Amino acid sequence: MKRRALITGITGQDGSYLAEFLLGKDYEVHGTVRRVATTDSEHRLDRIRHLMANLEIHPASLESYPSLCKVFQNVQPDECYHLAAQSYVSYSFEDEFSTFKTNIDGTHNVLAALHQCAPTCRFYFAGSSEMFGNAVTTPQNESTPFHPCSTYGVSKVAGFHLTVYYRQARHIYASCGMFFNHESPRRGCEFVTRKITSELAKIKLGLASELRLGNIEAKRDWGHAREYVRAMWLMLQRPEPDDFVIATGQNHSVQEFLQTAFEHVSLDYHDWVKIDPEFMRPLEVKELVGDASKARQVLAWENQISFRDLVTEMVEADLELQQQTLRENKTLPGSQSPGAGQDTTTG
Ligand code: F7E
Repeated sequence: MKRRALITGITGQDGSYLAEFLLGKDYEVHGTVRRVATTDSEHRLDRIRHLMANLEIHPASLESYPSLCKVFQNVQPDECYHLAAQSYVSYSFEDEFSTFKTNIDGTHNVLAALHQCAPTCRFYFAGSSEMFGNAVTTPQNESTPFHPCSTYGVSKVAGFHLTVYYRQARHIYASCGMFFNHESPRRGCEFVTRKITSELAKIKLGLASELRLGNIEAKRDWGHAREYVRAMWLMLQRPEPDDFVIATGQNHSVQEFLQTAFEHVSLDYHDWVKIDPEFMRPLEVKELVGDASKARQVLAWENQISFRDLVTEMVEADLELQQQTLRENKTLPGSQSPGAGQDTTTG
C-alpha cells in the first residue's frame, strides 16, 4: 500500500518541493490549504499547479482545531510535515499577535489534532535557525542555546518545545528540523535573495532602475530548498524521533549575494542598490552559520549545490520569468510591452 503524507503549507516553496519529492517516492500526497486559496487558485496554488492532478488538497485552517481534526480523521496519514507558518521575520515585528497565533497556536492545533485523530502518524516540525538568533557560539548546532531576536524566532522556539513535549508526554513520533535559510527560484519575493534576483532581472531588462535594501552586512547560511526537503523526509525515516540542524556550514553576507548575482549579468551592484532604513529591522540577527555534522553522520544528508550555483539558478530563473512576461504582454491584443523604467509584478 502507498504511504500517505500530509503537508501543511503545501503551496509554499518547501511544500511544493516536498510534494514533488514524495510523489517521486510513490507516496499518496495530501496538503492542507486555507479555504481562500481554493477560491483564488490562479495565484495561491501557483507553485503546485504542475502537481495538482496527483495531489489531494483539503481546505483547513491552522487556527481551527476542528478543521484539522477532520483532515487527520479522513486522511489518516503516515507522516505529517508541518510547514505552514507566518515565516516572514520582518512582518513578525509588525504583527506579533498574528505571528504567535499562526505559529504557536497553529502548531499546537496540528499536534493536538494528530494526537487525537491519527496518533501513530509521524510529525515533522519546521524549526528555524532564527531560534538561535544572536547566538553566543558559532557555528550553531543542536546544543546551541536559543536566543531568538524576533517574535518569529520566539514562536519557533515555542513550536520546538511543543514538539518535544508531544514526543515526551504524549508519546507521538515528533521531530524538529532546525533549518538554516534555504532558497530557490520558488522563494517568495519578500525574502532578500529572491527580492535581489527578481529586481535584478527587471533592472537588466530595463524595467526597474534601482533596488532598495536594508542591512546588507548581515550574514546567512544559504542552501537550496530542493535539497533541504529531502532532509525532512530522512528525519521521519529514523527509528526514533530526533532533532537536526540542516545547513551548508558556510555563510555569506547579503552584499556577497548581491555581488555574485549582479556579476552574473555583468552589472555592478553599486550602481543600482540603495540602502533604505525602511528595510532595517528593529533587532537584527547579524550572523548565522550552521553545523550539520549530526545530519551528515545520522541521516547521511549533505548539501551538494554551491552558493554560486544557487545564486546563478535564481538569477537565470528570474530573467526567464521577466522575459516570458514581456513576451506575453506583447502578444496580448492591444497591449504594448512595458518601457524602460516601468515596473512589472512577478509571482
Ligand atoms: O533576510 C537582510 C535581513 O528575510 C535575510 C525565513 O525563511 O530564514 C528566513 O529568515 C537577511 C536579514 O530571511 C533586506 O535583515 C537586508 O538579515 O531573506 P530574509 P531571514 O530573516 O533570515 C529563516 C531560517 C527562517 O526561518 C525564516 O522563515 O537579509 N536584509 N535587506 C533584507 N531582508 C529582506 N527580507 N528584505 C530586504 O530588503
